[in-house]
Amino acid sequence: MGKALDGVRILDFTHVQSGPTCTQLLAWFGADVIKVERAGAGDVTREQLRDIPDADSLYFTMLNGNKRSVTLDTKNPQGKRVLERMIRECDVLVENFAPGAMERMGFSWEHIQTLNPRMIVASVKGFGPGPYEDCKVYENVAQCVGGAASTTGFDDGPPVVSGAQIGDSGTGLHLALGIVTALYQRTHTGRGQKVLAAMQDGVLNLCRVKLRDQQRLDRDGVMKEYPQYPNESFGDAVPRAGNASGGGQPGWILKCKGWETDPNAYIYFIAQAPVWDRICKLIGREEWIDDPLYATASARLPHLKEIFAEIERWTMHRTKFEAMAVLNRQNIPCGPILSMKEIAADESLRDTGTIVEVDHPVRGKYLTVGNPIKLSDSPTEVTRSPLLGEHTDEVLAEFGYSATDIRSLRASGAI
Ligand code: CAO
Repeated sequence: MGKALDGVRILDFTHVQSGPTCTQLLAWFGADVIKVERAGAGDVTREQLRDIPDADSLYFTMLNGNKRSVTLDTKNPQGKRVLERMIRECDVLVENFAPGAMERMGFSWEHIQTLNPRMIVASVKGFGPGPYEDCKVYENVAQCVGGAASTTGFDDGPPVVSGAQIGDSGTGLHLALGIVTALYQRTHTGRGQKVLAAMQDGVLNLCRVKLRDQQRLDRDGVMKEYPQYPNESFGDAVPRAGNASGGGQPGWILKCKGWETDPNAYIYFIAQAPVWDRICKLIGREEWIDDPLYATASARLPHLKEIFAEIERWTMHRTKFEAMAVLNRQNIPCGPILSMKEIAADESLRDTGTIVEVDHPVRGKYLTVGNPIKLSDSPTEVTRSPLLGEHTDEVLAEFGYSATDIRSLRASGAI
C-alpha cells in the first residue's frame, strides 16, 4: 500500500528533540527523510542519557525512526557542493539550529532559493522575530516563555513545567503541519516557501485557554471555576489552577484505594453537568439533586472543594480501575492516572501501534511511541533509527555519485 508522502524527499538537518519529532512524523507518513549529521559526532542525543554503553541512546532512537543517516561536513568545500546537489533534488529542508547557523554555513534562504525555487525551508527557532530572536532555547525555556509554567502547578508553590514536551514535540507537530501545508500550496504555485515554528508561539498556542482566562480576569476580577474562588483573592494575572479543568466542566484529581503507598493511585474526575444526578446517586448524596445550593452548575461553583471531597470519599474505597469501570457505566467522564510503567505494558496501545517494539542492531529491542495519527490509506510501519552515517554511500549513489567520487569525498573529510 502507498503512503501519503511517497515521493517527498526531505533533507533533515534537525537535532535534539523539536526538529526530529517533526521529521519522524513525516517519515511515518512516507517521506524519504535523509538525516544529515556531522561525521564522527552526529546528533548530540545519540550519546545523551545513554543506558547502554556505545549504543545510540533511547533519546535518539525514539525520535529518529524511519530515517536514513548521512554524514556530511557542510563546512568543507566539497561537502558544500554535495549539499548543493542534494538541495537541488529534494523537496524540503528542515532545520532547528541556533539562529544564524544556516547562514554561517553559507545556506541562507536566498541561496537555497537560487539552487531550488521549489524547496520548502522549515525551521524551529526558540522565538519569532523580536527582542529574543537570537536566543537559543530548550524545552523548559519554551514552556516558561510561552505561558505554560506560570499557569501550571499550585497557587502556593512555584511555577511548574509539564512532563509533556509541549515546547519540543509540540513545536515539531506545528512545524510538520506547516510543511505539509506548504507542500500542498506548492502544487498550485510551483514555489517553495519558508516555514517557521517558534517554540514560544507553539507553547502559547497550546495555552490559548489561559490567554482566554487572562481576558476574563481583566474584565471580571474573578474566575469562578478556579480553586481560588471563593476563598482566596485573585491577582492581576492568571493564577496556577492546580488540577482544575481548563474547560467549562469542573474536574479534579481524587485519591483512590492505595494512594497511601502508590503515587499514581488517583483518578481524574469530571463533575459533568448532564450527569450530576448520577454522580449524586452514586456517592449517596441524592439530596443534592434538588438542593438549590447544588442543583445547577453555577450554584455548585462556590462548593467545588466540598463536592470533590465528598466524591473522593467514594473513590478512596475503589482502585482507579474499579472506579473507572463503575463511572463509565454511568457515563461519567473520568480517567485513571496511568504511570509510564502501566502505559508501557498496555496491550491496547500495542495493538493500535501507538506503542511499538523495535529491534536495533546494537541496543537490541526497545519500545518507542509509534505514530499517534492514524491514516486509513497510509498505514505506518515503525522502523528503527539509523546508525550514524549508515546510509551515506547509498544516498550519495542515489544523488549520482560514483564509487570513486564517494571514495574521494571520504578522503577529503567531506563525508
Ligand atoms: N557539518 C558542519 N557543521 C555542522 C553540521 C554539519 N553537518 N551540523 C551542524 N553543524 C554546526 C552548525 O553549523 C553550528 O555551527 P556554528 O555555531 O558555527 O554556526 C553548530 O554545528 C552547532 O549548532 P547549534 O548552535 O544549533 O547547536 P548548539 O548545541 O549550540 O545549540 C540548541 C543547540 C538546540 C540550543 C540550538 O540549536 C537552538 O536553539 N535551536 C533552535 C531551537 C530548538 O530547536 N530548540 C530545541 C532543542 S530540543 O530541547
